[in-house]
Amino acid sequence: MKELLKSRNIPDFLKDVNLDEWQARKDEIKELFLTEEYGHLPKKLVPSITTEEQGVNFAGKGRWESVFFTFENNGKAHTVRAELILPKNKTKIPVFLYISFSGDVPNKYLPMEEILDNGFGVMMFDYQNVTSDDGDYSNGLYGLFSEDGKRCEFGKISLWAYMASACMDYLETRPEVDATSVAVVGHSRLGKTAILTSALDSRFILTCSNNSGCCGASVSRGKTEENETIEAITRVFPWWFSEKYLKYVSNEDALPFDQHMLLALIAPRYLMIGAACEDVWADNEGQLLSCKLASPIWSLYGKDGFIDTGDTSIDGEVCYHFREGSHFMSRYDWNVYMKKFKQLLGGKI
Ligand code: GTR
Repeated sequence: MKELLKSRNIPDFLKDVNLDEWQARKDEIKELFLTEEYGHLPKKLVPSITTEEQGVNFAGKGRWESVFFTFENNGKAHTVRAELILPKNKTKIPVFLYISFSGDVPNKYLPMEEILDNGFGVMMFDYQNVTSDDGDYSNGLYGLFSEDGKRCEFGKISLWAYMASACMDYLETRPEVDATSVAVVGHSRLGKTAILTSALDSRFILTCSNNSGCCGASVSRGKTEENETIEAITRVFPWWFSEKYLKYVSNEDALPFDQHMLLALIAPRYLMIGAACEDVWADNEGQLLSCKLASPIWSLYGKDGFIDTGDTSIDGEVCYHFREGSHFMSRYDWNVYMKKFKQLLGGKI
């Protein structure tokens, strides 16, 4: 472990921690990530919800409903639309909560028919329907919290995570869904969001973070010139983070944590990190290293954590798969996530 930490000059933040200490420190670590990197999620609003039946689709295998979440605050209202697609005539359905780049049904990143064939349902929402992916702080859900369109303390990743938790609240009300078997899934910036969601909300049994890279699964220290850094990400996407994060630009050594500790907050639940070999920008080595560095926290719970079995290591609770090709959420990725989800559900599907 020492050697692994040394390879990226990461301080041994979790040195000799035991389970009691870890449980006592978890909230402090969460707080550090929220204060220093992403910003605190805003106060919880209870949305009013309506649904609209969209009929039977996907070769007659799935029932599709749209779910409208209307949030109100400060005299303003905003409605986020989500889609719920469940295998027809089934009960106790395990669900992927998919934080999506678009609200399209069907969706190019989502092999819906295969997912239904495997017995899973999907709930998804278009992240930009929550708030736009830019420096406008006046629109959508963000606009309900901001004063005169001014930036709040939280970045937009936190707000996308907030919506994912609101969807989980809703899934808990659906009798045909097994709300103890819900996975949160996202790709890239939404892979970062999936990790944050699950680190803060322990109701997700499985977290699938695809090609999340910088400020997601990969460690922030020791990047090469080919990898995305805090400097690069905050220059192009400053609205994703709290403004406080800027103090770590070209100053990673000052971080009071590294990203593997965000992964560790998910323990002892299941975590899958997907990487693509051409996605050098995401720092694949740094993502794998995070899995290895976080794994001892799973051991504290008597779990295996990460079991290294080569490019695709999906035997433990911390899984890493390294596929061919570029930055994308592919069918291959979905199939790996479904395989693990089925495995962890045992005979329940
Ligand atoms: C890249 C960005 C990454 C990743 C990705 C995406 O350009 O630098 O951090 O989030 O975009 O979300 O597509």
